This record gives sequence, structure tokens and C-alpha cells, in this order.
Amino acid sequence: MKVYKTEEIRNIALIGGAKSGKTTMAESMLFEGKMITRRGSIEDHNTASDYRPIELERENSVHSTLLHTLYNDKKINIIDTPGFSDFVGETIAALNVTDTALFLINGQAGVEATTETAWRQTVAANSPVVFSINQLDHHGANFDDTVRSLKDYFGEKVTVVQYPVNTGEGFNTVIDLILMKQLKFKDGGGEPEVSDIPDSEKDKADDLHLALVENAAEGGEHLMEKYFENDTLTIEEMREGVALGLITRSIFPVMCSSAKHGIGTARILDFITNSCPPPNDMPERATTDGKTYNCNVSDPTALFVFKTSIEQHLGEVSYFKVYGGEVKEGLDLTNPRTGNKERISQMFALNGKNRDKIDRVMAGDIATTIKLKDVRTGDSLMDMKNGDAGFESFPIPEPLYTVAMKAVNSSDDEKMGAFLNEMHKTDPTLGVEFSRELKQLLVKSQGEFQINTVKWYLKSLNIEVEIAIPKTPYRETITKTANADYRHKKQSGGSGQFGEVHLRIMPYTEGYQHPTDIPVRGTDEHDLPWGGKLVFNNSIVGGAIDARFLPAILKGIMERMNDGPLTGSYARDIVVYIYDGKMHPVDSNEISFKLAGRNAFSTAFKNAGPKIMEPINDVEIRVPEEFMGAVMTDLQGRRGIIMGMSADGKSQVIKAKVPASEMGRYATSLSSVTSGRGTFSMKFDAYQQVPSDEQARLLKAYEEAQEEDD
Ligand SMILES: Nc1nc2c(ncn2[C@@H]2O[C@H](COP(=O)(O)OP(=O)(O)OP(=O)(O)O)[C@@H](O)[C@H]2O)c(=O)[nH]1
Ligand SMILES: [Mg+2]
Repeated sequence: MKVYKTEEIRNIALIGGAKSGKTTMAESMLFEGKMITRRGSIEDHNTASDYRPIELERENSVHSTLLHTLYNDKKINIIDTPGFSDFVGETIAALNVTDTALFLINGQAGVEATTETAWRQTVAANSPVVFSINQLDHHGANFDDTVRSLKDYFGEKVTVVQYPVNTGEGFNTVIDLILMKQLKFKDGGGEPEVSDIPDSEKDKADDLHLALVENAAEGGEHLMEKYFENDTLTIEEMREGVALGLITRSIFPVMCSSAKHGIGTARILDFITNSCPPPNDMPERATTDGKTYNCNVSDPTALFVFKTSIEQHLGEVSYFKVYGGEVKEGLDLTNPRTGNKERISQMFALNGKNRDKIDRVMAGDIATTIKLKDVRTGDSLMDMKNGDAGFESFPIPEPLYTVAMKAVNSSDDEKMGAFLNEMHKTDPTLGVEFSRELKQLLVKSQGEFQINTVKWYLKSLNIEVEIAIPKTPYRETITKTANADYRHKKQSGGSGQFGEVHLRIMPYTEGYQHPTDIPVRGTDEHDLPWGGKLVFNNSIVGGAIDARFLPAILKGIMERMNDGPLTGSYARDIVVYIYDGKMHPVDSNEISFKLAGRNAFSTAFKNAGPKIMEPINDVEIRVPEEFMGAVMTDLQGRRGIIMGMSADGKSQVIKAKVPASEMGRYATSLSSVTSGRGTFSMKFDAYQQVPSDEQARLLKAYEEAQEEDD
């Protein structure tokens, strides 16, 4: 394969709503570029992009796929992403390394919930966006309505570049407002037949052309001047204006297509090569120590790994984009995260599962390599002559749906764990963690669909799993001061055990004051591994207890903090004063004081207004106006407190604080309450006391569980 120079490369992420036709469009693009000789389809299970068994079975994309095609002597790298919101991690990674998002809209459906999710990722990544309204061959397609809904949601910078003359069955003709020509495509694809705009379309074409010229002129001051001078722009000037406007997101061109019939594809590829920015026209990318790379071949070599997959016969495949210099087979680069050298062995250009071996990759290009020793998604490989830091990676979305997973057959546990860790490597949005506190294996995801994918893969390895809502990590604390003492005394045969501890506990708050009636001779502040503090004070007077027994007392108290007196959850935020006690000259030992400390603490705790605390999440929900009422009612049922509401475009944004224990299946409920239109994000905020009725319920449940254990 020819080596493509930076300016001959275009990097495109195919994004958009679920089932809008991205994979079919990728197929059509490969066909136009003669990368494949016949167009496969989703229904025939033979597309280049959806080749994995799970994708064939489900007839939708589950992973992103790297592909490329050739057009106008340019190499166009395409990352086809899945449209279901559960796989948003793939969209984020793809937008991070591509220079334009080709954003497909289903012409029958307009803006859908998954469209909005994808859009928000382009906002976060600041990506240039070109829309194509797809499926225009469908009898339900409506171009004008769809454009209106795009403008409603995404603003007036949405600019029509083409419109269809005939939609529905037989759709084949568009008016192109840059070329100011009519383009007629053959069913199956290929270059369109170009003709003058018929009289019947002239007025509409002129109006839309003017709107396009105005938006394109806004791309640059010099273009504005040209526009005022000549009342119009040339094709070249318009292309320049669109290219500039794309980068600053001041224009979002709208094209037309039927990916299934190959209609519009050739012109979209033409547009990409003419008006979409090459990698070196995009804003530079910074390393964590502030050096910048601009896809310049003469810079030191630098690449960023945005994806890892595991393929049969190949093992781990690392997908990378080159941000500086060039990468050649045999090159040694350093991974700043590990400090290790990594040698680049074989490299491949991909078209789904088809690989072309390549031996040079220039700045700006995207390719894959294998056999790296220890490189993960988000790592960089650098020529260390230029410093020692890698690139800032992309953000991983907070998990929205966490389940406790267990192998039905416990002998599969180890295999399941190993496989889940492997899945995490290839999909960082999938978190895997064994919670020692809850004694559960937690799998954190973006939704039920993603968890079902995990289950599908495990099943293919003959591992059946059970899934449950995870237990809630409650905390225990106190609300007032209490004293208690405990004497541990045992007389059995020869030597006995004796230890007596008097202690006071009070709630820890920032800037708390020591009491004035007892002295403080030493303070130990402990940050607890599960959050919060334990402050341990030596307030002993007159040598009532030897200082050498204090660590044992602390140990006893810590044991109880670990296994809280109310429900066995972790305790936190407590100040303890050991202010008196007794020793026995022979029988006192560490074990006695540990037990005395532990029991005195337990008694004091129960008298100190003990409270159960629960984790509260900050939740942000986006829904169309008409679902506000239903969503609010549902939130109240979850003990949610509404913190605010605001409008963002067509969506309403609700901010609320909701107990984590009430959010276990929220992804699924929100979807059913809003007919799939609602989306949300969620993040741990703080621990808060549970209401008293809830506390009574938890105490009772714990007591019953203890009795069962006995
Ligand atoms: N009529 C018509 N159907 C289309 C067109 N493009 C795609 N389809 C059909 O729409 C369905 C979804 O197509 P895909 O290409 O899988 O869509 P996608 O956007 O990749 O879907 P996900 O990756 O699952 O989000 C399939 O049944 C396609 O055959 C089109 O232009 N016209
Ligand atoms: Mg797809």
C-alpha cells in the first residue's frame, strides 16, 4: 500500500443515532473507493465493519471498527462507531483521534435520544460535524422535517449543502448547493450524472445557496470581504469557508444519502476530500507537560493509542494515531506511563477484519500494530528526545449501571474474573472491581445493553453468570457525645486477663473543638480507607493505663469501625478520647486492652445518637419537555431532591441528588418512563444520613440477617 502524506489523509468518525445506517454507509464508502468489489449488507451479515459474531447475531454494531477507503487520491480513515448509547465510550475514543465526525441522521426519525448522546460527544470533543440525512429512500423519510429538527436541537449553524429532489422509493437525485448542479445517482452507487438545476428547483436552490454562502463566508474575514464585494463566493472560496467553519464549529453542513443504495456516497467522499480538514489543519494536541504536536512529519515521533482489541491469532491489537514524525517497522519508542521501551513490529491498515501490512505510517495517519509489551488504551509512545510526557487521554464516562456479577458455577469464578479484566482492557468504560466491603464483584457499565454484551461473551466461553443489584455501601456514624467504660477480666487457672478502658466519643467535623473537661496529651488522626476520619486522643492522667497499651486499644476500636455496631458497615468521622482506665500489675496485656477498647467503643457508639449514612449521587437528567412530569414523579419515588431545572436547546435538564441505593436500575427505568428519550449522568457526591424510617428498616434487616447466621 502506498504511504500517504499528512495532507492526503482525512480521518472521519462515523457517528450518529442507533441504526441510522453508519455501518451501511461505511460499506458504501469502501465500495466507492474500490476497497471491496461488492456491497455487503446488515441483513446478509457480510459488511466489512460489523464482522464480529455478536454483531452478526444482533445486527447492530457493538465495537468501533477501523476502516479506510481511497477517494480523489486521498486516504480516508473511517472509524465506524456503534450508535447505542451504552457504547458511547467508542464514540468518545473515535472523536478523540478523528478530524471530522460524519454524523448520520435517520431521515425517518429525525433527532433521536441516541442522536443527542452522540451530539453531546461532539460538543465535548469540539469536533467538526458534517451531517448526512440518510435512509432518504425510505417511504417515511422527510428531509425538511429532519432539517428543522436538527436546527431545533443543534442551532442555526446547521446548513443545508444538498437537498433531495425526490425522497422515498426511487430516491436518486439531489440539488448540490456548492456545485449549484443537480446530481443524479445510479442505484448501487458510483459517480453521479451532473446536470443543470431544473427551472422548477431554481428558486429553492437560490435561496438555500444564499444561506450557505452567508454561513460559509463567516468562516473567515477575507471571505466576508469577498462576499460583500462580489455578492457571492466561488466554489473554491465556499470550500475554504466550509473547511474553516467546520474547525470552529460555526457551520454544520447537511448532506443527503441512501447508504443502502449507494446514493450520495460518492459526493460525500468528494466533499470530505475537498472541505474536511486534513489532520495538520486541526488544533494541536498537547502532552501532559505542555508540549504540542500538530501532525507534523518533521517533529519527533509521537503516537497515541486510542483503542485496544484482542483478535484471534494476533493477540492484542493496538490502534494508534501518529501526532508527530513517522512510525516505521523496527522503531523503538518509549511509553511514558511505564518508562519502558516498546519496539514497533508489524503494522496494519485495517478494513474491519481485513488487514494490509504497511511499513510506514506518517503523522496524521491512523493504523494498528501488535505485540507491544505493556501498552493500554490511552497510552502514548514517544521519542524521548523530545521530553518525557505522553498525551492527555480522553475522558471515560462515569458508570451509569453497576451490577454484582457471580458465576453460577463457582468453579468458573476465576475464568470469569480473568475474562472481565480482558474486556476492561478493550473497553475502558467497563469497570471491574471486587468490593471487599460488599464482598461482591462489581461490573460498572453504561447500561443494561452493555452488561448483556458482557454476558454474551461469557456465555460464548460457557460461563453462565448471575446478576444482581449491588449492595449499598452504607456508613455508620454518631451525632452526639457519649462516654462508656468496659472492664475485661478473665480468671482462668494461672495467669488472668485484665484491662479497663474509659472513653468518650464525639462526632468528627471539620474544625471540631476538644472538650475542656479532659486533657489531651496526644492526638493521632487517621484517614480511613473507606472515607472519613477517626481521631484517637490520649487523655490519660496519672498513668492509669500505660502508654504501651494505647495501640491495642486503638486496634480494638478500629476493628469495630471496620464492622460497624449498627449494621456491620464501615463507621466514620469519630473522635475518641481515652481518659481513664485500670491496669493489673500481672494480668494486663494487649489482648485485654484491645477487647476493653472495642467493647467500650461499641457501647459508647450506641449511646451517641448513631446514624446510618448512605451514598448520595449527583444526577443530571435530560429529557424532552413532555416527560418532565413523569421523570420528576419517578425521582420523588426514589427519595430524590431536585436541585434545579434548566432548558438546553430542546431538552430540559434536571439536576437532583438521589440516594445511590435508589439508582440501581435507573438506566432501564428512565428509558421506559421517557420512551427511550431520556439520558442521564451520575456521580457520587457525598454521604448523608438516611431518614429514620429507612434506618429502622436497615437495622431490622441486619438483625434478621444476624439471626439467620447464628
Ligand atoms: N432503507 C434504508 N435502510 C437503510 C439505509 N442505511 C441503513 N439501512 C438499514 O438500517 C438498518 C441499520 O443499518 P446499520 O448500517 O446497521 O446502522 P448503524 O447506524 O450502523 O447501526 P448501529 O451501529 O447499530 O448503531 C439496517 O437494516 C440497514 O439495512 C438506507 O439508506 N436506507
Ligand atoms: Mg453500525
